Amino acid sequence: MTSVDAPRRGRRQWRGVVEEYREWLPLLDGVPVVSLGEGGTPLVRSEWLSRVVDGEVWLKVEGDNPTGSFKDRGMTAAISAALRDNAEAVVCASTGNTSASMSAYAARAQLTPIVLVPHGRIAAGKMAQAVMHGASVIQVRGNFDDCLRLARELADGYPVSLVNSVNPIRLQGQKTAAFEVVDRLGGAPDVHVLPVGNAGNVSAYWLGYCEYAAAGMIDHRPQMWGFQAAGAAPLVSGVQVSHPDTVATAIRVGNPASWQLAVAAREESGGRIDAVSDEEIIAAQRELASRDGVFVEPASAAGAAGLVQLVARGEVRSGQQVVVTVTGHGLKDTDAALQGRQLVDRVVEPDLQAAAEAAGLR
Ligand code: AN7
Repeated sequence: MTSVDAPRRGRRQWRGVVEEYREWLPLLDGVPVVSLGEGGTPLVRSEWLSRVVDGEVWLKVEGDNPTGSFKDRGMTAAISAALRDNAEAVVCASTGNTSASMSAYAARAQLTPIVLVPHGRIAAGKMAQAVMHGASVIQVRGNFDDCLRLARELADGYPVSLVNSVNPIRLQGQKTAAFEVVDRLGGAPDVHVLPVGNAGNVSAYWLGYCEYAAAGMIDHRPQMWGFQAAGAAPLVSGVQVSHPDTVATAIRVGNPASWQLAVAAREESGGRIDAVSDEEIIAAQRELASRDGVFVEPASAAGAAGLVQLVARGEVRSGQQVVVTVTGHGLKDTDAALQGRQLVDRVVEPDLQAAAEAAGLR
């Protein structure tokens, strides 16, 4: 027995989402798990948003996952299944986080990772992850939607398994985030807010809440409120966007893979899918970091930005319990964080007086 297995003072290590929620994952019955200890992420109360909303707002901080985004929940499931099915290589199209996650789990399982990403359009941190985990990184002169089409075609014509969220096992893993919210809060929130790109995550949360409701674990299901970037908002307009554009590269998607599921989640929950501008996204990203101490990547701030927008329009009832999923870590994309900021705008001699003056201390 290793020391990790030995419980100390009655506490055990979190075992990852598949082991923690095995009875809810029949598709993985008896399958050995490839895990990095994903899930079990904190719910952090946002004092900022609680004041804005005049209610109780919690952040589900998914940047705390092993590769820094919520994608790890689905990837432990997908890579475990791929290994069971004797795959040798796995492929995904990605705006960055899926490729980082898949590469890490594939490395652990000794499967060959192949990733297709839009040329020059993914954040450097995510690219570094894929490279370090040994992926074949193929940059495609096109957008995410082109990458996904190619990934599907590769999986059809060659011996590689597709692990994008069109693979239903991914959503099975991701639905565990809804379970965790309920298990921590002791019930379902009134509203669940999150960013939407390919729309897998909003669909997975809804699946999780529905399963808990069907089993009598919760007495109501939350409204699902999704937010897309204004330049990439096909679910808001109802039509595909051929040239999606936004600073939030992670959700730069014109034809979401889980379109129908997301629409169903919106309709069945009595929720909404709206758009937020890049300016609103960047402002929310800064507020989350400077007021709540939670540094997220731009796409991850879309939910918070949407909540602020709806409050400003008088469309949020006070006194509600709201959970906002912040999907990925800010360190993924430091270029975006530093854009337009003078990083070192005060350079001084190594002198106490000068340092104090520059710091505005008197
Ligand atoms: C930080 O990595 O699609 O609506 O290829 O990285 O489930 O797509 C990433 C999506 C939100 C949107 N926040 O989630 C990919 C990819 C972050 C993300 C989304 C993504 P979905």
